[in-house]
Amino acid sequence: MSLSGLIRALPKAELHLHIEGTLTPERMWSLAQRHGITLPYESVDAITDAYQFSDLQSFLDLYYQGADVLRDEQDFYLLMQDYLASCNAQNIVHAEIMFDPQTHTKRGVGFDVFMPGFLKALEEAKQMWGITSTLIMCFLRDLPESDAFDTLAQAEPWYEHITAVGLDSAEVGNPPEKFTDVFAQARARGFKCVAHAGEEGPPEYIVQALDVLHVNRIDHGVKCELAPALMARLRDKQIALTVCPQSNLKLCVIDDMAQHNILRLLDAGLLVTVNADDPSYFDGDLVANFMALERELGMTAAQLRQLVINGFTGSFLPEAVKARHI
Ligand code: ES4
Ligand code: ZN
Repeated sequence: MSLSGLIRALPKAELHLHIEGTLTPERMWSLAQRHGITLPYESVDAITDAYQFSDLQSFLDLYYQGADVLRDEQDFYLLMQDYLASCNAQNIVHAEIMFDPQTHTKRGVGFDVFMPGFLKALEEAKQMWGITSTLIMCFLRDLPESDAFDTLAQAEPWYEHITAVGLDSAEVGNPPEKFTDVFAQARARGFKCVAHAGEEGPPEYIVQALDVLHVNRIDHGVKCELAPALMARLRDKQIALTVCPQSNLKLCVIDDMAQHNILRLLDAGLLVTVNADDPSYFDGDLVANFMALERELGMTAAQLRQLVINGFTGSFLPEAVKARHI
């Protein structure tokens, strides 16, 4: 089988995926019409054309604006359903899906609106396609820690449906240590922890995420290559990095995919995984990310297989279930 055939055929896990980042221009358009919202775009194509970013912040501005069309339970149901249908098409059999409550609660849209919509679509995908999933509730790091505490409290009726807490949004200037206390409380309540670190920010933020937030894995983490001692630690402890190549390219973390360090990190023995991040904004789902590694970096079949295995190893699935996938 060709490598691209193998990329499609292998059952895969996705560990770094923002559900709000799966909102397609078509769905944004239809939801805007449904709610009588006037978008600052003339057409679906104009939405896609606007997705040119110079850094993380320039993306976040459009991403938060786009999420404004998500108003009622049905919107969140359709959003999740679209993503899970794409999982089925890509042979993604397990997804650990991030959501940003504060993006919605600050607009007056509460947990009782988005959670039922998400859970209905997740349950249907489990029944129809056997897709398993976990939810990761992310705190917006550009907001104060007190807002994250409020969010953790508001989520209480839904704890049984949430596996982990995470940290996302504008990284530089908002170091992990800003969220020390809320992560401690989340851990005490039984949540696993993840954090975006070393996407645009320095390797020290990755060290803080490990030492201060006690995260189980690092989202992105590509800047670890600047700190050899940290790289050795990530390798020795087999801490998963959820790397998003196409995201790094679109947000100018790298100038050219040929420069991406993902295969160097993999060959150095780190537990690297491949993920889409925000597929609708970054012009690429999980399969497209793997295809880019084949096309631009000459990924081999052995490297592909290792990356796919790492997706399950780095997941929050129970060990016995992981073993069935590996
Ligand atoms: C994000 Cl790529 C990225 N980085 C940080 N926060 C985010 N939220 C959604 N996508
Ligand atoms: Zn992300």
